[in-house]
Amino acid sequence: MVDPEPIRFLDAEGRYAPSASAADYAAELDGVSIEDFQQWYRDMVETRAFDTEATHLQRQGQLALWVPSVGQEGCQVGLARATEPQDHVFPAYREHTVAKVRGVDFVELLKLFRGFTHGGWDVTDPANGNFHLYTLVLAAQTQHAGGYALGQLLDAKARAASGTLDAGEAGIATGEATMVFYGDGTSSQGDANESMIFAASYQTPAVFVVQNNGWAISVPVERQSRTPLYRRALGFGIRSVQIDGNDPLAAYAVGRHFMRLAREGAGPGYIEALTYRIGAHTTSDDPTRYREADELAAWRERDPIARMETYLRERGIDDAFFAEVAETADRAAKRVRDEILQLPPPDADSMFAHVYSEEHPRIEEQRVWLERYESSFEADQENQV
Ligand SMILES: Cc1ncc(C[n+]2csc(CCOP(=O)(O)OP(=O)(O)O)c2C)c(N)n1
Ligand SMILES: [Mg+2]
Repeated sequence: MVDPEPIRFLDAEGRYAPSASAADYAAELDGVSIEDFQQWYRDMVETRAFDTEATHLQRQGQLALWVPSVGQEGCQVGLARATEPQDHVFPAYREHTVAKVRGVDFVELLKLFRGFTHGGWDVTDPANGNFHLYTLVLAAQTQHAGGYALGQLLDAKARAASGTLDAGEAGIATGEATMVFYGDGTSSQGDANESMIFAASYQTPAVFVVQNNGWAISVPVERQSRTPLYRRALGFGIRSVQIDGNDPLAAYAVGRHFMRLAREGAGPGYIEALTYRIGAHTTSDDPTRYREADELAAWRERDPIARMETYLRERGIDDAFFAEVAETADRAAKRVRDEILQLPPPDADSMFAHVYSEEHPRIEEQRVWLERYESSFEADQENQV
């Protein structure tokens, strides 16, 4: 089997030069205005400024951990912009641009990494754009998304009042779909593979997005799979393509096409976005221990933000716009920094709530231990007086 060229509209520098494989998707870009493209650029620059600020906050001891997404903003903005308000999105933990586009405030992301919340934002609040919680247990979100997409199908079926659902039944328009994000390493998890079987069998409106950034911490993708990842989905009977993941136009066009097919009842899809994590896996990682400098340099040349800038300049956008976006992004990042540092910490007791639905002796033991530990400081102070 010969793999088609990854779908792209922009060349490595950002000039409009679609690959032959992009032909079927070009029409999806017809409705995108120059103002829309400018907004996508703004989304990426604001996310990167925030992301950089969050890394600094972690280094200053203000966050327990941070997960940088630098380099992956291109596929994220295109795919997020391809969703409709009624769609649901299930992220892993590096989808900061997607969070922004769906409406989640960056302060909400930081609360999680500052240890101020067990989970995060209120998913039932429409302002958060049906963007579900970050999931650090690899591939768990593929099961959550798989179940959600089945629910979307069952609801549509119930609305059509046509009885129970049979495996393999296709053609039920749901009007809404589910997009789930995960990584190349996560694609090896049993959960991710079981989710594909389920989606294919029931023809659910699920679109799987694999951001192949080349690495699962220190394990290269070549060790995870003997074939390109997109081909695995074909084996499950799911339509699947590989895109240039640093080209926002390709991500949007293919994402929009696949999501529309899913909403119309034509079943699931799979998109492998070829991208690169420019920074560390997390702030606990040192990628210079396992990656070559040449590889990093080559990917820096294909930075999605730089490519989008070239594209916009070719369309006549000038310096004033780029300067204004940079300034706005810096201001926005500072606002997020100020807000998170001003938030009062939650009551320590709250960490024991909601661990189990009912009282639990182990949790109670730990709660009492913490109470005694905290009060030991008061006793110390009294002894010193
Ligand atoms: C079930 C499970 N196993 C192992 C881990 C530890 N772990 C965290 S991230 C990671 C690598 C994931 O790589 P990939 O799916 O490529 O995503 P990326 O971090 O590159 O975006 C591993 C092994 C985990 N969080 N959950
Ligand atoms: Mg990876």
